[in-house]
Amino acid sequence: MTNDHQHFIPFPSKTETELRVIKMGEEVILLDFWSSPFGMRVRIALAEKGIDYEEREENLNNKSSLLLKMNPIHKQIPVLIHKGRPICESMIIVQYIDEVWQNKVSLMPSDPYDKAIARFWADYIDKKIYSIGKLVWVSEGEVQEAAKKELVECFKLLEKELGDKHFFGGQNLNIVDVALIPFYTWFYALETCGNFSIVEECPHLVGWAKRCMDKQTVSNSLPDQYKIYTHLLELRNQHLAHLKG
Ligand SMILES: N[C@@H](CCC(=O)N[C@@H](CS)C(=O)NCC(=O)O)C(=O)O
Repeated sequence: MTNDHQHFIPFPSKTETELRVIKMGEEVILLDFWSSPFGMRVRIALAEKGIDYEEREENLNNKSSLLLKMNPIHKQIPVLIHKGRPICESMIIVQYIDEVWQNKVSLMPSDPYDKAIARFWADYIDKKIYSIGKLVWVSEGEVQEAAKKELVECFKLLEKELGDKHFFGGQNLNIVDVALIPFYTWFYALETCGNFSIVEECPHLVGWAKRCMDKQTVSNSLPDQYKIYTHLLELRNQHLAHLKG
């Protein structure tokens, strides 16, 4: 056999093999559920960074053994599995993504004080918007009225923090935008169930949400508001039926 034959050996070149190994090592899997605002945060962060990943849709009524193994504490989605290792809790995942893939846009301000402020608002959103928003679409009467009032107060505070900026992160999205924008998919359900207009109460916040939706990384990561409305109505009916015993 002469050396020339080596050119015809049907195996990948060393470089291709190396690339394949790198690709396997970089394997990214997202355990997700389509309507989850927490899953949406991770989808947006991955899209902003341009990362290829495999999305695995969970059945939350019959969780996969992989989910139970990867998030044994909370048993919740989203879970990001990177190189075989799990990362749980949406905002922790978003910050992990930002730190690991630093070559693209940054979702976190570089200045330590600005970073602390961004974390403060992301945490505020985490503590308030899901629970108060859910009360608006799930409850009735006085409880719903109080929740509506509180939600509008939260949104107005966020509008104030946004100020004249394009996004919370300025010209680019930061973790505050990523934390909040998934709840835009709830707006139609909130307005219809709560019989109020968010755009009348908080026009600047709706303007911000539309600017976010102009970005494909956001709009491709979020489900349709009407589909969410139908889904939340189902959850609402299940909840009310459960209460009535
Ligand atoms: N704090 C968590 C919340 C995640 C969460 O609530 N996930 C829900 C779906 S929206 C879930 O997995 N629910 C199933 C369960 O709790 O059994 C995060 O930010 O990731």
